[in-house]
This record gives sequence, structure tokens and C-alpha cells, in this order.
Amino acid sequence: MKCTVCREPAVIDMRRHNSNFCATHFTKFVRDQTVKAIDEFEMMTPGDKVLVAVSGGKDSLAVWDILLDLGYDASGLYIGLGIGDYSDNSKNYARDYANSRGVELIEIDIVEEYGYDIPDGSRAARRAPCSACGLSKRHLFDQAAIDGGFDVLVTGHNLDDEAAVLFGNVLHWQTEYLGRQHPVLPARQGFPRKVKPLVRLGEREMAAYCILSGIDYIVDECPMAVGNKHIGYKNALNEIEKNSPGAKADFYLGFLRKAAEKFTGESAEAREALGECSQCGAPSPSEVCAFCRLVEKATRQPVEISRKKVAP
Ligand code: Q46
Ligand code: ZN
Ligand code: ZN
Repeated sequence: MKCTVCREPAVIDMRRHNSNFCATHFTKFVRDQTVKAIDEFEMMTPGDKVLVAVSGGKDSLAVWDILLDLGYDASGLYIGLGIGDYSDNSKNYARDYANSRGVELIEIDIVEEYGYDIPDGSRAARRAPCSACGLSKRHLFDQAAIDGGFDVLVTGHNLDDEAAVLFGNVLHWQTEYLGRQHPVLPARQGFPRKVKPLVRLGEREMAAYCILSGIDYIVDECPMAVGNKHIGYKNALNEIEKNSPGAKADFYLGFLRKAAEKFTGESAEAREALGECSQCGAPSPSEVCAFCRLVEKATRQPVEISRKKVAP
């Protein structure tokens, strides 16, 4: 197998692009695809102050690495979710990467700062762990970006993630969510601009990028993800992709080109109804925002007591 560009031995085949690449040209391909997404969707410009939401996994470390290499002024934000060893390990990967590049990593620990962790807090609040976790992360990312004066918040969502979310939203015709499923959400009062520069790249490509670039990342999946619907959707799409290379990209990027705008009205209507949370000032459709309500429910029991009940 030879590199399509330079004819040297290739290290990866890209069936969807009918190409094979050596390490140098694969890294260039990943960078070019990221730049293409940034330009096509007008995500950001080189003068922007960028905050990257970093989990310690391959996607978020890779997007941070690519943006730094492209010359962006990009800090990282890590949120400690209190998910046992998984959180401890993932934090170390985020810190190690930040140290290796000599860049700023902002850390927020929800146990120390808000008095709950995701396993116990979600139980106390009677929410699924990923729902409590997603809500907490979204709120804290937004707040950190606004408080820190960042122009844009970057997440490492890749093509596989976005195609799986789209698949779930279409299966259940969640039209309001379809209206928001764009790789750029513009800034508005209380919300930073949010962008997903990896939407043209899949999971396998991001893992390969990290390995070839010498980036150590947490390989283990979050233990709370077991059995979650999102993983089922990803597996279903991977089955389709096996027989039709490019199907995933057509599905998601085709949606953005041909259908997404048909749903934007619904989410705009929902957004107009937002006021301000009386406790934290975040945009909220109700008097107290969902995050403040979650914290209140999640901390009803002292954290120390509830933690002892967590299964290992
Ligand atoms: S970290 Fe949180 Fe994910 Fe773990 S609890 Fe679910 S949402 S799976 S990206
Ligand atoms: Zn090459
Ligand atoms: Zn609030």
C-alpha cells in the first residue's frame, strides 16, 4: 500500500476518500480537513481567543493540537466529573498534554466546587448519568468561556459523533434538536460561540492522528457510557459504512448542505423564550436554570455520605 501523494509506504487507508497516506501526508490531510471545516462554516479566525473543552480523550486533545499547530491562541478547559478512576486518569492526560505544549489548562472540579459527582448526583437528581453530565458540562463550558473572555468554545465532536446524534434525532424526529445540529452555534447573550472543527473527520482518523503525533490519550471509554443509545447508533452507522464507504459523511454533511436550514425556525422559536436564571444569571426558560436545579437536587445529601454508596 503506497501513499497516494508521495508513493512512499502508506500507514493508513481512507476508503471514503479512495486514498492511502504516509504519516506526513495523513497529518496534512487531517489538518486540511480541519481548516476546510473552519473556513466552510466560518467557525473562527486566527486572531480569536479560543477555549477547547478537553476530556483527555483523542478527539479533544487532537483538535487542541491541530489548532495550536495552526497558530491559534488556544487554552484548554478540563472538567473533573468525579467518575472514579476514569476522571483521575483523564485529568492526567489533559495535564500532560498541556505541559508538553506549555499551554494553559483551566480546571473545574464539580465535586470540590459544587459538591456532587456524576454517579451520585445523577441518582439523587433522578436523571440518567449522561443527561446530568451533559447538562453540567454544557453549563460549565459556557460559563468558563464567557467569564474568561474567550471568543469561541471548541469541542472535539467528530463526524461519527455528529452522524450518530443526527441518526438519533431523525429516528425520533426531534425537530428542535435538528435545528440546532450545526457545527457552529453563534454567540448570543450568555452563550459563547460554539464550534466543532472535526466534523469532517471520523473516530478512526482521530485515533490515528494522536498515535502518529505522539499524543497520549485516555483509551478507556467512560464507564457510564455502557449501554447508552448513542453507542448503539454509532455501531449501526459503522455497519452501514463497512459496505458503503462514505455513507456516514454523506448522511451528516448532506444534512448540513440540504436539510439543516429547514429546521432552524423551530430552535429559534425555542431560544426566544429564554430569560435569566435567578440564581446564576445563565440563560434559562424557567426562573431557575436546569443546572442550578440539578445542583440543588444532587447535593441534597452530603457528598461524603452519598459517595460511600457508589458501586465500584
Ligand atoms: S463523560 Fe459524561 Fe460522557 Fe461519561 S457520563 Fe456520559 S456524558 S459517557 S461524553
Ligand atoms: Zn506521502
Ligand atoms: Zn442557574
